[in-house]
Amino acid sequence: MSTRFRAAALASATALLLAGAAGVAAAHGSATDPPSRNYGCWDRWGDDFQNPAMATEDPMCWQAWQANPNAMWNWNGLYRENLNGDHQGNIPDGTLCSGGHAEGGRYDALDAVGDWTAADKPNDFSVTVHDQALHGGDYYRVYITKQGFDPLTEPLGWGDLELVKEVGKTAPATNTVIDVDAGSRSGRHIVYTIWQASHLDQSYYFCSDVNFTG
Ligand SMILES: [Cu+2]
Repeated sequence: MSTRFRAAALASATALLLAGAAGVAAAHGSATDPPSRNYGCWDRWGDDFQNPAMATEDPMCWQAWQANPNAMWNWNGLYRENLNGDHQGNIPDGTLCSGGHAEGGRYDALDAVGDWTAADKPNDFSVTVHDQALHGGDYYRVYITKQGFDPLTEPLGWGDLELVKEVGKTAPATNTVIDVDAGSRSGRHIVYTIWQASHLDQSYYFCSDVNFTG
């Protein structure tokens, strides 16, 4: 590799690192466990996102990185503002994982249907929301898909979800942990978490893929 090429490669790698750091510095948040789709893709591949092995090892992340890497660099920025609590009215079926095309469609690849990498979870589990900017919460709502819904082949709609937990006013904390009971569900599901932040009318939407183990 020529010195000039190496310098150019280093410069572009540095630019990417800075882009990633800028996203984190903007500081909002996401579900980190079970990880939201884009947080998981960033966490698993952020330092190796051009590795072609991803196409077979983690194909849904691969298509997301190909569609728009900014969905991963800005894993903490999937929110809408001023919806006045009308999540369903502003987020059409099939677009729940992108928050209804949030940020001009930056996150649209998260709506793609397929075999996203899923976290194994017992049916009594918790959702951890990382709140980098200490917004706090007016409420958190955790939904899980109904038993029988197949996340590998069906787009996610509101009618596929059951509200399993609501938590009210929550003081700012770097990590908010919400205990959830998934009932008698088994196998693959999507956990859908809405975080209504307290500092503004700012609403976050997280799709986390899970595999319930009982
Ligand atoms: Cu924020």
